[in-house]
This record gives sequence, C-alpha cells and structure tokens, in this order.
Amino acid sequence: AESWYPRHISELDNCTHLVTKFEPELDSDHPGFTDKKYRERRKQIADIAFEYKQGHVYKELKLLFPTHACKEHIDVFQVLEKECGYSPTNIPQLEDVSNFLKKKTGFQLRPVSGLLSARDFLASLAFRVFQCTQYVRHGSKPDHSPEPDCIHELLGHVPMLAIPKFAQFSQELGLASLGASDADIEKIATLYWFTVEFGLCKQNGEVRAYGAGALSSYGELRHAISDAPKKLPFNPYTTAVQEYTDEDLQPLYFIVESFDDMMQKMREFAETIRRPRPVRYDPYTQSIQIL
Ligand code: H2B
Ligand code: FE
Repeated sequence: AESWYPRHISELDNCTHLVTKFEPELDSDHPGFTDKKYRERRKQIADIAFEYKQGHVYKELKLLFPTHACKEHIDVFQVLEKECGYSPTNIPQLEDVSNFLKKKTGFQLRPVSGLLSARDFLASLAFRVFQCTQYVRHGSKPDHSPEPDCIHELLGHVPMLAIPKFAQFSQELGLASLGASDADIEKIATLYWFTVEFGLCKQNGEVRAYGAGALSSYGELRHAISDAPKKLPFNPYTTAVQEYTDEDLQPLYFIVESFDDMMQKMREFAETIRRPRPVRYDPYTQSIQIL
C-alpha cells in the first residue's frame, strides 16, 4: 500500500519526525556541543516548534459548537468569522472586536494586563465595559489556562456579549456590585462564575453551554455536556453560596431555563443585596446616577 502522506495543511501536525544526528546535543562536532547556554536556548525554541499545532483549539471547538453551544453563540460566531477575522489561523485585533460589540450591544473591550479583583472587574460591567486580556496562554497546554487569556475572551466571552439579553444580564451583575459589601461581592462573583463562566441552559429539550469557560475549552465543553458532572437548576439564592474550584474540569454546573428566566431570578436576588442607595447607569453621560 501507498505510505501515508499529508493531504491537508493541518496534517503537517503529524510530520514532526526529526533527524537528530547534527543537533548540538548529540553531535560532538557541533560548534555548540560544549556551550550549555546555547543548547538550553536551542531546546526552548525546539520545544515551541514541537508543540505547535495548527489552529488546534479553534478547530476542536468549532466541531463541538453545533452540538454543545447555545444557539445564540453559534449564530454570533458565524458573524464573527465573516466580519471580525475569527479563523483558525488569526487572532483578531481587540479594537476591531470592540467596535463590533459596540454596534451589537454597546459593550466595549478595555485592555487589562491580568486577573483583576472581583470588585473592579464587576464594576466595569456596570458601564458595559469588559476587561479583556491580550496575551495568549502557554502553547504547551493549549486547552487550559489558569488565568483568563485572549483565546478565552474571544471564543467564550465576546460572542455572548454580542447578544442583547446577555449583555443586559452582564451589566446588571455589574450594577448590583457597586457599593456592595465584601460578602455580597463574593456572592455576585460566585453567581458570575456559575452563569457567565460556566452556565448551561435548556434549549429545545437539550442542555447547551453559554458560559465562556466552557465555550473556550474543548475538554471543559465536552465534560460540561456529558453525564459526568453534577447539574442543578439555577437558583441565585443557593448558587450564590455554592463553593467552587477553578480546577481544570468543573464538578458541578447550574442550568437555567432560559436567559429571560435567569435575568428575572437574578433581578429578584439583586433586590436583596444591601447597598447604600439604588443606582442607575445613564448611557448619555456614561455615568452612574445615584437615585
Ligand atoms: N479579571 C480579568 N482580567 N478577567 C476576568 O475574566 C476576571 C477578572 N474575572 N477578575 C473575575 C475576576 C471573575 O472571576 C469574578 C467576578 O470574580
Ligand atoms: Fe472569563
């Protein structure tokens, strides 16, 4: 039989067999053989090349979206591919994506250099500002990052923030956080975790993911829709005090009936959060009004 050869550019991922006899590690005639620094540096660069997979995460996720993601995410994702340069080989500019979001829901992206405190992160949502990282996760672990990175933001958060109802929900979480006590911030951050990050919803009798942490990791997304984890109905009063871990895979998810239902329940809950005075966002002046 004919021996295997690559038929598509992505199959070059399987063409990684090295001829090593001239490398500085193995060839005593190599000018770098006795230069430890040079050999270390060479090894670092070689590891990056060896781990490289073309558009791996993006393609795995795209295969899962039709059966695992909520309908709204699937629809917006197609528009992002058409209008915003989303593709397996391109990371779009945040400014282009921010302008796209502004047109869809008035949300904008603001660059941030790393993980913010929950209070500061939530406060920005009140202004329809999403604090967005720009760096990309380490290539040795393409499917998981312990901190947010631009793959998580672009594949998970951005599509959801382009959906009017979801944008409204996100802003209301932010408004509820303004002036709240540390204990209440913790509750809102927990609600954020189980909805915006790892939320599941019911659609046409199926469970689908709308949380960005699930939508930006194929391992998490498969796990979330499988029978392995525990799933409970979303109820802000119990969800807000549920312990959680930021380990690789979540042991527990909360399911909402619909975005409308989630929003209504969350509004009721927000009423119970004690704050100095009620507030409202004024979009004309882009400021918070104290009522
Ligand atoms: N900071 C940044 N930069 N991105 C986030 O997604 C984020 C954050 N999430 N700080 C917050 C915390 C979230 O985990 C909640 C609100 O605590
Ligand atoms: Fe996130």
